[in-house]
Amino acid sequence: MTTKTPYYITTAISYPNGRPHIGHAYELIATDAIARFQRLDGRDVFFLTGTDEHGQKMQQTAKRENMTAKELADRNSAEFRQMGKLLNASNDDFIRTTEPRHFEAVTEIWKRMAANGDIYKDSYSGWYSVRDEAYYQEDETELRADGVRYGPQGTPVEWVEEASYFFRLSDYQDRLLKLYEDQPDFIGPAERRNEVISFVKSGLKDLSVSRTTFDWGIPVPGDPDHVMYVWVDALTNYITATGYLTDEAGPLAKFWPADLHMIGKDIIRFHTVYWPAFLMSAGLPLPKRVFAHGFLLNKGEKMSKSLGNVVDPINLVEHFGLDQIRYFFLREVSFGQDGSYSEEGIATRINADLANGIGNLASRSLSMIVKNCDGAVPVCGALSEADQAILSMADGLIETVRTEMNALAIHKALTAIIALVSEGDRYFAGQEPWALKKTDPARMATVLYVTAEVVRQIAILLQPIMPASSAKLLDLVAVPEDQRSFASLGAAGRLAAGTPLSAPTPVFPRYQPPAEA
Ligand code: ME8
Repeated sequence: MTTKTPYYITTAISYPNGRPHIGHAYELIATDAIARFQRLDGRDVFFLTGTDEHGQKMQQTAKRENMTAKELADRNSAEFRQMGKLLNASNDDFIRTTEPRHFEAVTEIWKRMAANGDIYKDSYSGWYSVRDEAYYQEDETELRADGVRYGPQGTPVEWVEEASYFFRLSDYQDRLLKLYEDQPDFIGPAERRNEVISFVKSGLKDLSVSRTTFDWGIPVPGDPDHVMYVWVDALTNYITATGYLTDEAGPLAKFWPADLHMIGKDIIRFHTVYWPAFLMSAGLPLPKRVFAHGFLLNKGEKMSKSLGNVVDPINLVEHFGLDQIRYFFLREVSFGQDGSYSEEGIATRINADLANGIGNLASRSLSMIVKNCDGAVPVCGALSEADQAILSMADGLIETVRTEMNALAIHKALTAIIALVSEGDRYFAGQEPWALKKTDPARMATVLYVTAEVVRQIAILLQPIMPASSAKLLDLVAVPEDQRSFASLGAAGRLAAGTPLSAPTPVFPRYQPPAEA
């Protein structure tokens, strides 16, 4: 039995109606960085991702492609799983909403909401966006000059009239507002929280939670002419994977409620209005936090298939390298805001922060050690003020990084780590160990020891962001596998003099644009 505190983190589950794009990759990378951070910080982490396979959008796309919805889901879900491997995502499970375990959980949550008196049968007429799988009020839509009516996210809406079950969302308005008040962290960032509060204050209508005009979904218990609204089905994935609904004493049940649902800003309403209301109705504990990251824009433009700028994450990774891409997105974009990217921007970051920054500091200091200190970690002599200053900056950095990561300011955590790289560079240049080689070899050894120790700590802290490259850096300073968690930061894990080191190989090569053909 572990005594570690559980930490449950999820991404949104993606629609496998197409192949994964860079927005999906971004969400997975960011969530993976948080999951890895919490593991290294001593939490018992369960990290979930997956695919959202039912609904009208899937059925329509499959029809266009002359296949069944299940075939489409099978084909593309495999692509999402593959993308996770390519991105080195450390998810503990990958859920598909077409799995039997999920049918069971969704049926159970529906029954609990019904038993609580929150579900009634009526008929729905109103606007529906298949692309968003969302119902909109008339005043949220606009009829544009092209004769098409659009919803608030800019997707076309169509008029729907059908028999439907409803969820008494209107009864939850006050309880939801109280939730946002009592748990100020429930929704982040602040702009999104304000947006949701004003939406809920403006009045909630009951929500149509079943469809009868197509059949690709989970049947309503006792009324199989109806399939559940895809969002009732999809949101429940988070609890399905823990087994909590069907076996509260099961091995993963301790992970519910989730600590963090990471999502994009377009689906905040589903996660912070509908989801907590469903859970309250079913008598289930609520997630602690929902955080909406921004959208990625290609050179400032919204990605769209028609603009032809839907960047394939696989190409990007093949071109620049995985950890380089992970680093770029997490450092460049203020987490929670939209972010723009371009190939030039990626190249600049790689060269400035990785090749010239951390890569250079490691290779200069370690190759000097290998050449001048008998190929082993040197002995550290008495510490000067400068040595103490840089070591104490390194030893204390986890405090800042932890604060920023817990606040989901991932970019600020990285800025703080890179500041240590720059300070390490200044220290190394200022101490001139190459000049000490002749005049004071013991002092040279101390400077090299201190620099290697700074490299060790930078590498430990960078693991959540660049797992493979950080592991290479830690191999270069010969840190054993079991001394790479945050518990080994600071004085607790100092490099041991005499540990053999091999000549450093470059971890972050400079990016050279391919020559024009
Ligand atoms: O919304 N930049 O699935 P999805 C950043 N199945 N993030 C983006 C993005 C972009 N350009 N485009 C999409 C769904 N995303 C539902 C979720 S959860 C119970 C069900 C994000 O495939 C988007 O915000 O459309 C969402 O968080 C995730 O990718 C999956 O989007």
